[in-house]
Formats: sequence, C-alpha cells, structure tokens
Amino acid sequence: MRTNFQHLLIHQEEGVITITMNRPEVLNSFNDVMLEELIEVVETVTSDDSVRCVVLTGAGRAFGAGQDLSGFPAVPANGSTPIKVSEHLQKYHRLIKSMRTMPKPVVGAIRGVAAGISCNVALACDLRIAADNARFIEAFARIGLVPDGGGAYFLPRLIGLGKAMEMCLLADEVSGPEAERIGLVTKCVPVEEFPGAVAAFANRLANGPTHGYGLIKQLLYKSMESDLQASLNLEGQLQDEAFTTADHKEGVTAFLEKRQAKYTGK
Ligand code: LHQ
Repeated sequence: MRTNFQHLLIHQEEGVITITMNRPEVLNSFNDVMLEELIEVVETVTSDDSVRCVVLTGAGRAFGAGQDLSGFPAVPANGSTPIKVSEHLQKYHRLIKSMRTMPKPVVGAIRGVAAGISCNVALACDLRIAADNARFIEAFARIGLVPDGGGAYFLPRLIGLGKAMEMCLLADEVSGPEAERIGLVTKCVPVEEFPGAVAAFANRLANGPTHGYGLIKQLLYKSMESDLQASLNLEGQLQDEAFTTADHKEGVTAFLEKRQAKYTGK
C-alpha cells in the first residue's frame, strides 16, 4: 500500500494500522483530497491480511471539524448551477459503508473536537476511545443543515432517540466523560494517557480472533436491520464459518490447556 499521502499519515505496527487525518491548521476538516485518500486507504486495508485492527485519528488538537466550509460554497455564484450536495455526499457514503463492512475492527481515537461529518465518521467506527478533552458536536443545525454522513442512523442506535435528538437539534458539545457516560464511546481517558491507551486497546483487538471479529461485525450490523428469524439464520451461517477457523480451535485448546490463546486471525 502506498503511504505518500497529501493529507494522511499512515503508520503500521504489527497488526495495527493507524490512519491520521492530517490537516491540523483547519482541525482536519475534510477537503476532497483527504476524503478520497481516506477512501483509498480504507478500501486497501480491507483486503490486507497483515492489518488486523484499524485506528482512525486526527493530527494536532482535533479529530476533525467536518466538511471544510471554506472550500464548499454555501451560496452558488451568480448564475451558476447550485451544487448538488447529495452527489458530494456519495463519497462519504462510500467511506462509511467500507468502514462498516470491513471484516476487522475499526477504532475511532478522538482527541479534541469531532464536529459535523467528522463526528459521524467517528460514529461509523466500530468502537471509539476518547480523550477527556474530546468534544462531540453534531454541528449541522448550527448552520441550518441536517446531520449527514450516517449520523441520523448511527446516533439513535448508539445512545437512543431522545439523546440523539438532543445532540442534533441543540448542536451542543458532548464532552469525552459525558460521551462515555451515555455510551457514545467505549472509554474516556485523560489526554496525557491517550496515545498509550489507544495503542493498548488496538493491540488487544489486533491480537484477538480477528476472523471471528469480522463475523461478529457482520452479525450485529445485519441484526440491527432484520427480524429475529433472519438474525438467527445468519447466526447459524456465521457460526458454521467461525467453527472451522484455526482461531476457534486455538481458543478451545488454550482453554483446556489453561494457557493464554495465541490467535492468528485465521
Ligand atoms: C475550519 C473548519 C471547517 C474550514 C474549523 N472548515 N475551516 C457535508 C457536505 C457538504 C456541505 C456541507 O456539510 C457537510 C457536512 C458537515 O460537516 S457540515 C459541518 C461543518 N463543520 C462545522 O460546521 C464546524 C465548523 N467549525 C467550528 O464550529 C469550530 O471550528 C469548532 C467548534 C469545530 C472548533 O472551535 P475552536 O476550537 O474554537 O477552533 P476554531 O474555530 O478557532 O478553528 C481553528 C481553525 O480551524 C480556524 O482557522 P483560523 O485560520 O482562524 O485559525 C477555523 O476557521 C478552522 N476551521 N473548522 N469545518
């Protein structure tokens, strides 16, 4: 995989790849290049067996501030055709769907602000870890927009409709500790401990039964959209697959031998 990106930093250490959005002077807000680069990396690591956990984070003091508003004209110039925002959103949708269907865990590591569509890209991650200076802002209503980037889908599922409505209508900041309290993130840690905590969290996942994790993602996400019977059918199908993995065999053997399992993701 190439690593010479204009607005992303890529770092791989063993099974963990860290993708850092890198436009700190504008709080890592998305321009076209950064969005396209992110899509490219996410789609590439999907089929890279050396990667067993993906971390998405931001450089400097923010995770991301949403769409770069300076490069996206709200009002079309006189006589020009209005921009169809929905066409532009297709790229974000491609990114989000790739993150959700990737058969390995994606961890959002949020330090500082995550606003607008950056907040919703964080919600598209499978798990989130926040620093205590994190600020989650569904900023859209502040500028008269509706949540995009899947926010209206992810938020009520994560924190319930009441809290989701509150975040979207009021567009107030939710702090890291509050995000942990309402279940928006797995855990919130002091900012000084953040890099170490993210690394430990990601390493734990990367050393787990990652083939099974991919199946778990598939089962939970499909089950959010299906009835009980369909979920039970899928559970059977995926358990048939999990049952044949080397990791399952290793997990049972390690249990019986009273030792720590060594998973390979196979
Ligand atoms: C920025 C941005 C930014 C450019 C900070 N753009 N420069 C999708 C598709 C198409 C169209 C529209 O929308 C969407 C989805 C969306 O994401 S809409 C929501 C877009 N995002 C926002 O509305 C958030 C705008 N930013 C803010 O409200 C604040 O910057 C937050 C609350 C994020 C952070 O506040 P502070 O910590 O006080 O930082 P700051 O405001 O001083 O920002 C630092 C710099 O970053 C500053 O530049 P400067 O040259 O003055 O240092 C900002 O202008 C720049 N920046 N967000 N989205």
